[in-house]
Amino acid sequence: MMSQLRDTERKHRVAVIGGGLVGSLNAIFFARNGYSVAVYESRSDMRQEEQIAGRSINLALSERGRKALRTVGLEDEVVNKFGIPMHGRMLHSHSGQTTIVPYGKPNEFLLSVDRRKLNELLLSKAEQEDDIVLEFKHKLLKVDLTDCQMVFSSPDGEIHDMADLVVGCDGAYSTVRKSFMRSIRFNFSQTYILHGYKELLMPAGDDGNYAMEKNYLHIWPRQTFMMIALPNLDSTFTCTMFMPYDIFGTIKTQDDVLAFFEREFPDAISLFGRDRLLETYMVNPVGPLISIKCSPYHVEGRAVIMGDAAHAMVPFYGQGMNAGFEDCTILHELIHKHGGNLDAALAEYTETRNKDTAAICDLAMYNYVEMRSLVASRWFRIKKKIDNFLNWLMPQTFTPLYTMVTFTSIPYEMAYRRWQWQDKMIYRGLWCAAVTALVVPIAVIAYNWTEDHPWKARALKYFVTKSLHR
Ligand code: FAD
Ligand code: EGU
Repeated sequence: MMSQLRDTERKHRVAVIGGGLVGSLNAIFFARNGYSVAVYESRSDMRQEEQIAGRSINLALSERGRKALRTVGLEDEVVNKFGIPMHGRMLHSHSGQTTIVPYGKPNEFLLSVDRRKLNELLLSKAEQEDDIVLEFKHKLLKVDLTDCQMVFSSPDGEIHDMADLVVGCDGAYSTVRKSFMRSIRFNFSQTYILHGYKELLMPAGDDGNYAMEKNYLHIWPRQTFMMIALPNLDSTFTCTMFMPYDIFGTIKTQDDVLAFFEREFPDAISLFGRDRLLETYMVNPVGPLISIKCSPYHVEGRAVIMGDAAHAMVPFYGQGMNAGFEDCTILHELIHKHGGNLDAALAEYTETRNKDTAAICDLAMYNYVEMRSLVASRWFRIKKKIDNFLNWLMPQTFTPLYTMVTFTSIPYEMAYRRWQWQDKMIYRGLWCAAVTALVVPIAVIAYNWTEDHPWKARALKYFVTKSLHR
C-alpha cells in the first residue's frame, strides 16, 4: 500500500516521523517552503480522543519557541488563545511563606501553554496546508537510510513507503535515530537521572478561581526534590513533583502521602483538597527523566533527527520544546541559505546545531545538580539578586544566564560561553574588591606608622622592594 506521497512526483517528498510538537510544526515549515509532506504518527489523532496518555500537561513556552511560531504566523494565536503569562517565580517555603522573584523586565515573562491544545492547533494548521497529509496510527518500524524506504505498522497491516528526506521527530526513544546507529559512524550517549516526576492536578478554589496567584511559576524548593506548578486556562494548576525514585518508593500508602505532604508541602494540602491529593497521587505514575546527546544529526541529504529525538534533556530549564522549535527555525534558514540543496543544508545543520543543543543539555543538567544543592531558597534568591543587580548596572556586558537562555535567541553555546566569561569577571571583581579591602587599610596603617620617622619609611621601602624583587 502506498500513501498519497506518490501523487506529487515533482516536489521533493518529505516524511516527517512523529506528529508531536516538533513534528507537526516542522511539517508546516516544510510545506511553506514548497515540499510535499507526509506526517506519520504512531498514536491515534489526539483531536478525536477524550483523554490522551502522555507527558507533562503544560509547558513553559519562551522566546525561542515563540520565534519559530512567529515565522509560520502562529505566535499571536498561541499566545492570545492559550498562553498564560508567568512574570516570575513564586517560592513556597516549608511554612507556606511565599516570595516573588520576578524574571526581569516587564516584557520578560514565560507562557504556560497546554501541551495538548498546542499540539492540536499545530496538527490542524498542518492539515490545512495543501501539501501535507497526516497519517495517524502509523508506527515507523524501520527505515533504510540508503534509499529512505520506510516500514510502518498500521491498523491495515504493514505499510511501505519512500521519501526523498526522512525527518525524525519521533521523540526521546526515536526509531529513526536507532537506524542511524547501524548505518553511520554515530555517537550516542544517554543518562537517566535519579529523579522521576509525578504530576498532580490542583483544582480551582471554592470560588471557582485560581487557588494560587495565577501569573507565576510556583516553586516549592526542597533539598533533594522540588515541586513546581504552572497555571492552566481552566483555573487549575498542574503541579509536578521532581523527586528521586527511591523517595517515591518510600511513599506507599495514603498515610505516607499525607505525612509526606504535611512535612514538605503543608500549604499545598488544602489547595489540592486532602482526598483529591491522595487519589491523584496514587493514580498518577512516576515518569523517568532522560538526557540524550548524539551526533551527527543527519545522514547525507536523506535523513535528519530533530527535537527530543536528537537532544532529549532534563526539564530543569524549561527548554526542551523551545529547543526543538528552534531546530525548525534553524534548519529552514539553512535550507533557504543553500537554495534547497539538502546535502549542504543538513551538513551545516549538524555543524551549527550540535554544539548549541549539547550546550543546553549540559545547562539543563547543571540546573538539575544546582537545584539539589543550592536552589534551596536562600542562595537561589541571593544569586538572582546579584544577577539582576549586575544586569541593571551594566546591561551591555552582563546578562543573567537564564535571561540569555529564556528571553533571547542567542545561540545556546554562545550563551554558555558568555556566562562562563561573566562568572570569571564576577569572580575577579570580587577578588579585586577583597584585595582592595585588605591593601588600603594596610597602606594607611603603614603611612601613619612612618609619619614622624623618616627612617621607618626607608626601612619599609627597603623591605617592600626587596620582597617584590625576590
Ligand atoms: P515528542 O513530544 O515526544 O513527540 C514525539 C512524537 O512522535 C509522539 O507523538 C510519538 O507518538 C511519535 N512517535 C514516536 N515514535 C514513533 C514511531 N516509531 N513512529 C511514528 N511516530 C512515533 N519543554 C519546554 O520547552 N518547556 C517546558 O516547560 C517543558 N517542561 C517539561 C516537563 C516535563 C516533566 C518533561 C518530561 C518535559 C518537558 N519539556 C519542556 C520538554 C518537552 O516535553 C519536549 O522537549 C518536547 O515534547 C519534544 O517534542 P518532540 O516533538 O521532539 O517529541
Ligand atoms: C521545569 C519543569 C525554576 C517547566 C529552574 C527556574 C521547569 C519548567 C529555573 C517544567 C526552576 C528551575 C527557568 C526558567 C524554567 C526559574 C530557569 C523549569 C520551566 C533556572 C512543566 N526554568 N522552567 N531556571 O528560574 O532559568 O524559574 O515543567 F524550578 S523557566 Cl528547576 Cl526562566
